[in-house]
Amino acid sequence: MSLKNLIDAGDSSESRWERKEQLLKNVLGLNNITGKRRACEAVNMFRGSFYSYLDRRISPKRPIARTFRIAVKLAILLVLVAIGHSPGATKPSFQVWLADVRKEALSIGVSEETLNSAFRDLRPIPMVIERDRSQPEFKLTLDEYLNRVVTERTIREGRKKLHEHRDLLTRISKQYGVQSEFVVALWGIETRYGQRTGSFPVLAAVATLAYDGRRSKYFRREFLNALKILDDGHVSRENMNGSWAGAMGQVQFMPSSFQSYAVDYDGDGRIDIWNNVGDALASAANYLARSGWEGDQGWGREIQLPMGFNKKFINSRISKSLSEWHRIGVSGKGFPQNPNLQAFIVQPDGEVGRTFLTYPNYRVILKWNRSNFFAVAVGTLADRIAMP
Ligand SMILES: [Ca+2]
Repeated sequence: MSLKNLIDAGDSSESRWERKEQLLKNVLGLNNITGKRRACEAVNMFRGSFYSYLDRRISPKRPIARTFRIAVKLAILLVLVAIGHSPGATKPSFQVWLADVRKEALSIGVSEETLNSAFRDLRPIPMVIERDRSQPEFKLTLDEYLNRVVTERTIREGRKKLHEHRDLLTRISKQYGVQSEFVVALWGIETRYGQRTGSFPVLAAVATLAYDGRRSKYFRREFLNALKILDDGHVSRENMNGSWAGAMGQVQFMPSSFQSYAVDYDGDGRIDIWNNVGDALASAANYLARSGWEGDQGWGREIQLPMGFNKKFINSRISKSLSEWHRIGVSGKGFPQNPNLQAFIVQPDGEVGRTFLTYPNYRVILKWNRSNFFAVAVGTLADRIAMP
């Protein structure tokens, strides 16, 4: 199909145009990243021309200068496409790609036997790509997000879990220096205390994302880590389930986090973050401890800023002690308790929303998940669970 036919074939609706962009890319066979990027740039430029082309078709006047400009843009498109297109860079088939991963897996010590069983009938999952491509249509505010994840019900369930697993949590808390309520809050936010751990087969999910190309380097490493976990016998391929992006078990560890932080708390020789609550919660506590958690400190608190407060301190890397913030006029409930604690000022919604003073532990939560909404939710839920 020629480019001219492609242009003439469609109407102006967005979805048809999206499909046409895809078709254009497929027809031109641009699979290497540079080629794809250039094609996208070209297609974006060309999209404007397409709309003006349509305008012109429905308008009685057809200025020649416009047609000329469109012709020039089309010529530029063809040049860009020609530069980006390299015939040798066609994407290998999934099986060819797997054979390459196999070599690398063998080189890091994964056994032939594990690879044979792991790769049997392994194929990409289209829904994983769909999830990866779909962007939320609107952004929630912090309060909307908190209303979804820190509800009276999740607080009540959290207190129940704290009570139910009190001995285990006390031991874990002592061993790792992390307060029980934070371990329980992470468990609650991540999987609703183990109830929503995800039902995607992790091996196929991370293989899909590794093969896909958008974040292939990161997910190839996760895929290799997942193979190593299987090879070490912690879980069977059938039971290795998780989110569409490969986060596994009750505390949603990526395979690389599993390798770095997961622990066999009950000492049965297997790290089972899927079914064993002790292994899962000790792994979460170990993650926090190794990331710099301070067991005698909280996460932060909501505050009010004084009139005329210097905005350069908001969402910045500047920290001050609580007593200094107090002196500047920052105020809040029961504030300050530990005058020497260093704290940052965070406004998760930007200037319109609520303001928090955040302590070093808040930064540890951000290492787990780089989202201020997530960190405030974990902190808020922990506070609510701990204070009946
Ligand atoms: Ca175990």
